[in-house]
Amino acid sequence: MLNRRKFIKASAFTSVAGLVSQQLLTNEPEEAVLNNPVVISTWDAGLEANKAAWEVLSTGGRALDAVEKGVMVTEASINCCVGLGGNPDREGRVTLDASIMDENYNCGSVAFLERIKHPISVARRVMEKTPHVMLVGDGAQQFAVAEGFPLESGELSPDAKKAYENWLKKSEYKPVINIENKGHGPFAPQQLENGDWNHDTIGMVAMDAKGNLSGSCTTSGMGFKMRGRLGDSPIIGAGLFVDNEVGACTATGQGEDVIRVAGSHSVVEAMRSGLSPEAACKKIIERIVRIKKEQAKDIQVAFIAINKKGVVGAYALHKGFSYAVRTTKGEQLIKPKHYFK
Ligand code: SD4
Repeated sequence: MLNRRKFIKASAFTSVAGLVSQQLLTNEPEEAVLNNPVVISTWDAGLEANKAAWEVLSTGGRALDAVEKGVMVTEASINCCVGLGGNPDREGRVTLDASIMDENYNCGSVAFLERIKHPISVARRVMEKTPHVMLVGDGAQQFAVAEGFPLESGELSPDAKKAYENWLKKSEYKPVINIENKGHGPFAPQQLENGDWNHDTIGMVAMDAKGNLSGSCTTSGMGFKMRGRLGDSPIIGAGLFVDNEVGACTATGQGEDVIRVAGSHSVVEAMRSGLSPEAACKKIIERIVRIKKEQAKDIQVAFIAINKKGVVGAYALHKGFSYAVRTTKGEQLIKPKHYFK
């Protein structure tokens, strides 16, 4: 019972687990109405994360469990900048932000959290076990430890250490467009040559077999940020928003510019007004362009979204962004449309 206006070509999908190749990288179909369940997530690493989410979704599990399990893969990956392997702040310490939201407007987040491997799971505990939505810093860490999360060493990963030492030479905060897909930044050229690309954020939204939506977002934030800086990822409505009546959205890129337009919430509201997920993402990207004017050329922001029919879509400011889709048809890495040509 396919319910779609425009088919995604079957050839664009693959069922070969673990295969990440150029063949998978396709342009976004204008509109893809997919059967549920479906999961989408940001950047190339989304393919691996989606596999774990799919294990939950394909066996009738809840979208909330899928989006937690999915991004945990990325948080745990040693080749990845999302969790404790990420770039530190300018004082040399890795501080993590994460948020999660279910189909009943329940949400939880942690921010400025240190030495905990799975901030997304702590965010879920905040949601499920406290009367609060958000815990930050020492309080978030205390809560995590009380909940049984091990306190990790706080050592930088070898790549992050190298990147930090290089950064210290100039001590200049200058985010690089699409750095999320390029490892520890311009500081790890050998990684780029090897194609061993990483990123510092993963956002994921999913619809389960019952048609319920949930989302998650987890990050080490912008590398070499000021100490105490939070991005959009832990802020409900900015880095993530889920409205089970309408759709769900998550963001990646320059968090400050996602926050100022309440990005993910704005995308969901645009879908509520009748726009497709792609058109809704585009509308809010264009709003950022209007606000930032010339400066929009120097930042990357991207949104991915899903609506209540299972239609997925995305839009980015600049090229270079990718997102991963997983459905009953297989997996796909998509390059969505972008504002600057
Ligand atoms: C932040 N939005 O901390 C995050 C960074 C990001 O891919 O998405 N990088 O601002």
